[in-house]
Amino acid sequence: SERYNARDSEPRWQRQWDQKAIFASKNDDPRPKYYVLEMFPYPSGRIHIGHVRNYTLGDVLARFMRAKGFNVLHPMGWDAFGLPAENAAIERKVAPKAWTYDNIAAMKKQLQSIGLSLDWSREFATCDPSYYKHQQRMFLDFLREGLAEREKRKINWDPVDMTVLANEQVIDGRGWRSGAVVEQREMNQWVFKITKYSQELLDALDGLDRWPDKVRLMQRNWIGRSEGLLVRFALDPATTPAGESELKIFTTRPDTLFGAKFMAIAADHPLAQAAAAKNPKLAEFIAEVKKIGTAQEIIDTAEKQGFDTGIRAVHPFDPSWKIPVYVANFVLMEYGTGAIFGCPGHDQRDLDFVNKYGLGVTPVVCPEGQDPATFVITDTAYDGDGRMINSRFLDGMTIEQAKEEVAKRLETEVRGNMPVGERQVNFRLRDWGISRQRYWGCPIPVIHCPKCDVVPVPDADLPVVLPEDVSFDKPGNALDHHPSWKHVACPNCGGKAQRETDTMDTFVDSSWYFARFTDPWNEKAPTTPEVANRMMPVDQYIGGVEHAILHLLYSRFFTRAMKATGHIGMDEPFAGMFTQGMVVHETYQKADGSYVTPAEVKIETGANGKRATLLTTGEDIHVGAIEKMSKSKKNTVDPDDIIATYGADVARWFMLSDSPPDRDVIWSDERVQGASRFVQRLWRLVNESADLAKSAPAARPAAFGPDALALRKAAHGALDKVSSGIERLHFNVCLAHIREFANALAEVLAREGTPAPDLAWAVREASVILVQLFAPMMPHLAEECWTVLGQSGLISEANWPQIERDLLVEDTVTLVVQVNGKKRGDVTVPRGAQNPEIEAAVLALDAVKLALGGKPVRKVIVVPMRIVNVVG
Ligand code: ANZ
Ligand code: ZN
Repeated sequence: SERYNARDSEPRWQRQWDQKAIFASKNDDPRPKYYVLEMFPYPSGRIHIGHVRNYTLGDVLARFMRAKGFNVLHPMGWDAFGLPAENAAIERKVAPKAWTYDNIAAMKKQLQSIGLSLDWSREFATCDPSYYKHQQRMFLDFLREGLAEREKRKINWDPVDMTVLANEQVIDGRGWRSGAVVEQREMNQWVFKITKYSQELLDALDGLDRWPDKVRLMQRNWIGRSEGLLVRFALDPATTPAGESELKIFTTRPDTLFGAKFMAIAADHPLAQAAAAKNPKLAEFIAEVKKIGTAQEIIDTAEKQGFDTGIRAVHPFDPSWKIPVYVANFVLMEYGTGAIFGCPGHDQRDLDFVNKYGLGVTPVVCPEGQDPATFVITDTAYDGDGRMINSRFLDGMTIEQAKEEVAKRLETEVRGNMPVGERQVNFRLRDWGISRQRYWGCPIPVIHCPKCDVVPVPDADLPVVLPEDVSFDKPGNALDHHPSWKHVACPNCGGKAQRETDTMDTFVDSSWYFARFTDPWNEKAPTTPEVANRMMPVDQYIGGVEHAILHLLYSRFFTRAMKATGHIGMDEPFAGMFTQGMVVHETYQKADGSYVTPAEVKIETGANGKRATLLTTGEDIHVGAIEKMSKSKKNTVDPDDIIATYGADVARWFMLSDSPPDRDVIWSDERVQGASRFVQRLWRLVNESADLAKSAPAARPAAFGPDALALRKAAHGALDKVSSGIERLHFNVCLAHIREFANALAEVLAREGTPAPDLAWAVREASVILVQLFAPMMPHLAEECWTVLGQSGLISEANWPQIERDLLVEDTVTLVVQVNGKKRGDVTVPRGAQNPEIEAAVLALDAVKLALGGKPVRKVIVVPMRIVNVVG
């Protein structure tokens, strides 16, 4: 037969699927639903190879579940707001909207060329007013519900991009895109009150048992719950600025109070401000500290610095004990109370600090088995378990007992009508600042009126549509610069007012798109709750681990907020989560260090290993590390090229074959070629099977001979393993089983002579099963083979084959053989063999004869299916 021609076949089948709309799922479909979702792409302009992997993984599952009889929802859309569109507008003078929709059109074509079983009837882009209108409506719902608020916030300001950055967008103190040194500013910001759900978001992680443990752990750490004690330290009046009398701290280690050597407060703590008023040196230090930013990693890596305010705090258990109060660069105003006591013995950061400022160390926890008299701490703090020492009434207690004792005493001690100590639970999680000073985002639908303050845009006036006649001549927010857009009449008093010109963080857009997909046609509301409640949650969500924290957490918050405002009836949006690995590739560098693309390099593998040269000049090329594909390293491959050369099925098969889907896969041309050869091999195999099966009887034979039975067992065994493998997303394992089964079929076909009718029938059955098994992975080839096998309809609409469980039972059993209770080997006998037959086989074993040493056999005990014990 002729070679399989993917270039001809693939578009043909894609058209057929499209014309018959077979992947469109209907909301009134009575079958059980299955919702497969891959993280939707940002329309950057081109699909990259990581997308191909992501969408192929989801597609295999979607096609499989469809064949299993589920009403599969597998939609696709576009995460379409964001900075790059504005950058394109600035650099290339194209309107963000035009740029975005052009990219969407181009990328949609690319996605379609991969042959994904997507329901395009539900497609939307988050920049469509018909989408963000509902987002604005929900913002107003959240505002009414107290889930959105306006708040003065210290923010990271990127002076080049002229925008607020999230902490995660600040890398080493610089803006992630501009590279500019980030400044701290106080600004009015809109926030979503995600912290209202801190405890719930944490607790519910336990129930997400189809999420990777590492993702749940990352979320847990991000939420960062800690139990501790608030302690009000009195301040020594002689050293304290007027109006200040106490310092409130939060500690998780109240047990270490007798090891306190200093207090430290944040640069923007009110007490620091008060002390700086009379101390210019301190004011200077504070200004310096404020420059470094709020991002955790900067604070963690910056050198620890402090400045003695001259203020002295009084130890809560000893009025004569005075402790110096420092302003320190490692204390965050946003966490706890913005103030701490430092215990150098048991906290490394505090130890580094006292060593720098000569404040001394007193250990207060002594490890078990260590003599307290000789236990000293110099450079390494001890944060392990032990018994309290140097701690007066706490001495001898465990850490837990001491924590409890301190809490009890300070809770009952009263100063100025208030207890000195109070137990508290703190979370690291902060409210979600959603204001962005950017044009290409969802407008925040409020109006600022000088008389009425913040006025929500009335429902009838939604959506607040972005103007299209904007200019990017000036840096900053184009919405702000627009001559007329922001000027409106106050909906309340009719006076002159201004629209909010902040737009929403694009993470908002992606926090509910999965719910919108359940009924994207509803013009009146974000969701149709009955439909959303039927189709949600997403049964399997698939995406990159880079979204393991923020996107998933925001989506979990949003779903709860939508529940609170009546848009959905559940808390958790994603029942199953899967994080895929990356596609990685070798890097190639010239002698000067510059990178070149794989296409420019010739690789030869000779006796001395691998040698790479530049195709154009023949100069030597250094083969570098295997790294994530990226433009800067030039180690990318273009999906379009791969599909044009090999076809989508080959690209899909390669993506699935090499590594488990959650691990990185190394792109390799040789292996892609291997996948391509395998496609041709399957094609030949199916054609030969079809020829041979012509002689098969139409009706199933009443009995099967050993050859036919063996083939049938291989077929149903593969069917069983591939089915359960797909359910667990162990795709690489499935592919190995398919290969093995294909070999078994090929072996039968290679035999000489005309096969008996029962074998011919088994070949037909096997070839049909084979094609169905690889159909989720290589759907185009499968359709073509389906026709060759004379099957009716599309394989994409066919039911998954029925497993005949009888065929899965092994023919033989292996039993452990013991002589006088000691293992001497094993024996394999036909399943169902009777005891005399087993005994005979066992006694014939050399190992048994040897162990018996000629002694007579007294008894043979057979434990069915497991052990045979020979007693001599
Ligand atoms: C005294 C102490 C002694 C502490 C000791 C630790 C070890 P988590 O678990 O993250 O809640 N802390 C409190 N507020 C802070 C702030 N705003 N900026 C920087 N550090 C702050 O950590 C709580 C601990 O972090 C607290 O317990 C406090 O230091 C510090 F041997 O108090 B600890
Ligand atoms: Zn007004």
